[in-house]
Amino acid sequence: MREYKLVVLASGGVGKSALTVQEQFTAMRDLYMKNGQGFALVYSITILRVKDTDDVPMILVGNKCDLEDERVVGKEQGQNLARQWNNCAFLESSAKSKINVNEIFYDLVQQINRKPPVPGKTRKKSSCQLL
Ligand SMILES: Nc1nc2c(ncn2[C@@H]2O[C@H](COP(=O)(O)OP(=O)(O)O)[C@@H](O)[C@H]2O)c(=O)[nH]1
Ligand SMILES: [Mg+2]
Repeated sequence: MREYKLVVLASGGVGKSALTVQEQFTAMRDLYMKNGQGFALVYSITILRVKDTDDVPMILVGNKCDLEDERVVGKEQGQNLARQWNNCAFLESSAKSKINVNEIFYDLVQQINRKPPVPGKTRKKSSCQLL
């Protein structure tokens, strides 16, 4: 089975732990961001950063979508931002209500699979680094 290195980036309190510590992802929490192949950028109301290339598997995630009453960032704002980022994927999620949690990681894995393999690269353990 192919293994994937996924990185979840977000400010504290946005929901990195809640999104990733859902049984099947607990084993993915240990390695380094520099080894990441796919990046989930999760925001609540935060500033976002990208790598210095437009060819990185990436998904923009608006978490806590169960808190509709407390919404500050509109879904369209998230979609527009994703569009500006070279049309990167976008999802709103809720770790609490289990909405689109698996989909974040499935989408990233699909994006990685669509990329041609890099010659000479060996694959090691899968991982998910929380920053
Ligand atoms: N309502 C709601 N709360 C969430 C959600 N995701 C995380 N939280 C809560 O937000 C707080 C911070 O989550 P945590 O995963 O620790 O954030 P981290 O600092 O990014 O790892 C905790 O109290 C979580 O229970 C969500 O989707 N909906
Ligand atoms: Mg955490």
